Amino acid sequence: MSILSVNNKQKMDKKSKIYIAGHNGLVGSALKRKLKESDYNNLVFRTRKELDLLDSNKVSDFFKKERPEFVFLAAAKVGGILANDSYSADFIFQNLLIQNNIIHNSYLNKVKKLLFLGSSCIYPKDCSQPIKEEYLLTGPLEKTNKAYAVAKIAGIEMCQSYHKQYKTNFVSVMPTNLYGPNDNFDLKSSHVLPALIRKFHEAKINNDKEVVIWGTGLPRREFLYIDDLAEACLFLMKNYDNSEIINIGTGEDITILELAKLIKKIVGFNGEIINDTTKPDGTLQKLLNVSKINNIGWRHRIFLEEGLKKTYEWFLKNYDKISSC
Ligand code: GFB
Repeated sequence: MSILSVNNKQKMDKKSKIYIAGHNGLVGSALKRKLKESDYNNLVFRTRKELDLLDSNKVSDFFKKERPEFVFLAAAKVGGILANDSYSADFIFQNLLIQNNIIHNSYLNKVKKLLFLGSSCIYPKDCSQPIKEEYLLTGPLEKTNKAYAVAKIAGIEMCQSYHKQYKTNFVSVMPTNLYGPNDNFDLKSSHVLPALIRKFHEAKINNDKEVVIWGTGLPRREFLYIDDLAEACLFLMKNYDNSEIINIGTGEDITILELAKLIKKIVGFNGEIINDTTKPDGTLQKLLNVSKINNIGWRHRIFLEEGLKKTYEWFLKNYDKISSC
């Protein structure tokens, strides 16, 4: 049903005009770095100020004017467990609008291929682990991020429907929890990994006795360094022409408490770790089955400890900016 036969003219090459939606975010900035490093220099971006992706007319004008051939759809409203839970209306509204605008205008303007970034939270809360692509829509979602997950599922369905009806080559990829340079380190809205880097660092410089982590520390998460994700996206843009979703991850997970202990060691904090169980745990385990992407030739290269060290280095270099926000 879903494999497309793609001729060479439809394939991305070094001269192709490529639009990265969301180029200043965690994912988009890594994609931009990776594409530039790989000599793809015909890149198009717009800052949020220059192009409001929530504005259908402006997105339509942008596509008509720029006519990109390839699109990486990395723009999204994202956040950690508390932000998702507290601002679910914003998460569903903004994500639906952004992806509707970009996917529909990509179709209207004959984009050769679009890569839509989903998330591992699209899978049912209690599905068996590691999570295979086929488990999508087989059970209820985790409630803390249901609004975001439903928006991402709508994006997948949209890519598949446009493929079915209009024969577009729109591919949906499902990354696991991501981290690295340019992440959001704001303690209220960030994901766990950048939050813990900041908490342990600030506790160390303030000589605090303890660091508080949310929830029981028992949930398990899989973490993928952002440069690996960027490499996987480029690999799939070149090698995967299929509207069936595909997971991107490491296939390895750890508990939040183990993560906290690892970050504590890397940062060099000597105090205690305390749990705040008034905060939600979310899904108990979220580990992707990555056989599909491994079997077509991609595997992650940066292991967690190395990725954490690189991220902490970046954090230290950018701490003045981070702490002033
Ligand atoms: O990364 P995180 O916010 O999101 O939280 P999810 C993962 C786990 O870490 C939860 C715990 O069990 C949190 O309670 N945790 C411990 C903390 N300390 C902290 C802390 O200081 N900050 C944060 N943020 N968490 C998100 C979804 O789920 O994952 C999104 O809400 C998206 O929709 C994203 O899919 C990848 O992994 O639970």
